[in-house]
Amino acid sequence: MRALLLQIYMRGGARVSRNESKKIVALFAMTLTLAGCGLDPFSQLISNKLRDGSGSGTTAPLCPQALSTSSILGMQTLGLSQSLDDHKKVHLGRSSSLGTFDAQRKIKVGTRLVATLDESCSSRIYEEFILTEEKNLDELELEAQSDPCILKIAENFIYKINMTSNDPAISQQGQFSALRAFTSYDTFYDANNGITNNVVVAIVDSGVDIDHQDLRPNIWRNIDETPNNGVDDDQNGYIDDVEGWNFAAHGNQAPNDPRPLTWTDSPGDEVHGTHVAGLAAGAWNNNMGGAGIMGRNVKIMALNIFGDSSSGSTSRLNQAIRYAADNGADVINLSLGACGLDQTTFDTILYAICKGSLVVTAAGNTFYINNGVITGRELSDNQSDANNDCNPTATPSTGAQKFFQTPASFGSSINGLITVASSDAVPDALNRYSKSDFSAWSATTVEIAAPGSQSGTRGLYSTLPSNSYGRQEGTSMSSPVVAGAAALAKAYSLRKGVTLTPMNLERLIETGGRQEVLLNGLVKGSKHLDLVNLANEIENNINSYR
Ligand SMILES: [Ca+2]
Ligand SMILES: [Ca+2]
Ligand SMILES: [Ca+2]
Ligand SMILES: [Ca+2]
Repeated sequence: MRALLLQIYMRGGARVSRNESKKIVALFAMTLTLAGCGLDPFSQLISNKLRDGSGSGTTAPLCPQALSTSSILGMQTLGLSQSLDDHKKVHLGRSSSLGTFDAQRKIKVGTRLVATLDESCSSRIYEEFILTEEKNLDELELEAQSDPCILKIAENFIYKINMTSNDPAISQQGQFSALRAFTSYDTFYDANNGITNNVVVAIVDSGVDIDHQDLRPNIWRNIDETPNNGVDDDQNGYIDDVEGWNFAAHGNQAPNDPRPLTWTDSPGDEVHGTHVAGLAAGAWNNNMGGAGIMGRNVKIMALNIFGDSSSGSTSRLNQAIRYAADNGADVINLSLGACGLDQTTFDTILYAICKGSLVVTAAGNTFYINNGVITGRELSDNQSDANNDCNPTATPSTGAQKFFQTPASFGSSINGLITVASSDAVPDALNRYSKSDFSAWSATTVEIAAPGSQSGTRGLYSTLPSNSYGRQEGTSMSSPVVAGAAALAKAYSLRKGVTLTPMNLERLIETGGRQEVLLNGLVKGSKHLDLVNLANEIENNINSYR
C-alpha cells in the first residue's frame, strides 16, 4: 500500500501566539435594539378618540413635529393633515393600514391585541388581551368606541432583540459578513427557528482541544459507550470511545483521547484541528470568544489522525472517515490532502457518503508566482496529472502545471464531496469577493468558495488550544466554514421535514451559493457560499431535494 503524506492547508506565517491571541479578544459593543416585524400601530396610527376629543387624550401626547413627511412609505396617508375620516378604523394596522384597508378583514381568535387605556381608568395604560372570538375591524372598532376607557386597540406585536450574538469577538470574524450570515438570522440563527436536532460534524484533523471553553459545549459524546470500563460497550470496534478517537495515539496518550499532541517536527502547527473545529462549530451565543458557522444544535466529533507529527497516512485517514460515517457524522470535514491519486481514500469517501455523511474538503494552498503576482495553481481532476509534482520548488513554468490531489481532485467525480476554495472575507470597493491569492482553483472540481483569509488581519479568527484564540488562513479554514453551513442546511431542512442525502446536500449548497464575478473561471459556476441564498433555496425549493 502506498503511504501518502497528508498535508494540512493552513498557510504559515499568520500565527498569533497564545498570549497575543488572548489580547485580541476585545469586547465589541453588540447591536441591541428593539424591533417588531412591521410598522407598530402605536407609533403610526392616531386614535380616533385622541384626535376627536372623545377620549381624555391624557395619554401619549402627539408630537407632530417629530414626524418626517418623507420617512416611511405610506406615512403621508396617515399624516396629521388628513381628516380623521380618512383613517378611521385603522386601529388594527400593519400593512392594511398603509395600503388598502379592509374593515371586514377578520381578526383570528387568539390574536394578541393591546388596548391603550385612558389614564383616568387605569395606571397601566397598555393592556394586553387575546381575542377569544373572531371579529372584523368594524366590530372591534365598535367595541372600542363603546368603552370610554379604551382609546385605541392595536395588534400586539412580537418584539425581539436584534442581537447578532453575545459572543464578544464575533465582529472580528469576517466570514459571517462575507456569507451574509446575519441577514439569514431568522432562518439559521434565531433561537426560535425550530432547529432541535443535533447535527454531528466530524473534524478529521490534528486533534481538537475538547476542553476549550468555546468548544466544550459542542463536543460530541458517544452515548452508547460507557467511559473508562475497558469494554467496547457499543461494539463499534473501539473501546471507551466516548469523545472521539486518536488514530495516531502516541506515547502515554490513550487512543480515546483526541486532544492534539505537540508535533515534534513543527511544534505549534498542531493547533490546526482546534482552529478548524471552532470555525465550523464553535459555541454560539455563550458570551465568549467568537462562534462557528453552526454554533448551536451541533456536535463536534474529534478525530485525530496526526498524533505527534505533521504526517498523517492513508490508513489513519480512512479509518477516521469510516469511524465518522459509522458513528453518525452528518458532515465530515477534511482540511487536508495528499499529492496524487489515492484510490483507497476515494473508495472510503464513497462509503461514507452512502452511510449518510457529506464530505467537505480543502482545495489546497499552492503558491505560484506569475509576473510577480501570487496566484494559486489549477487543481486537476484528470488522472493523467496524478504524477505531477504538487509542491515544485523549480521554475514558474513547472509551478503553473496542474496538480492532482486527494481528496480535493475528486470533487467533480463524487456527489456528496464538496471541494472548497478560499475567498477573502473582505470585499473590494465594489463589494465583490475574490479568491485568496494562495488558493488552488478549478472551474470543474472546485465547487464552491468560502472565506479562508481576511485581508488586513490575514486569517480567520477562531479557537486555539488552552482557551485561547487567534487567526489562521488557508483553504483549511474555508472547508470548515462550508462544513458548518452544511450542518445548518441539513438541520434546517430536517425541520422542514426533509432528510437530505449527502448528494442532495451538496446540490443544495451549490445551488444556494451566490455568483461572484471575480470567481469566474476559478470555481465551478463562480459560486461563493451565501447563507441568505441558501436559506431562500430551502424555503422555496426544499421539496425538489427530497
Ligand atoms: Ca465503542
Ligand atoms: Ca466502554
Ligand atoms: Ca462563543
Ligand atoms: Ca462534488
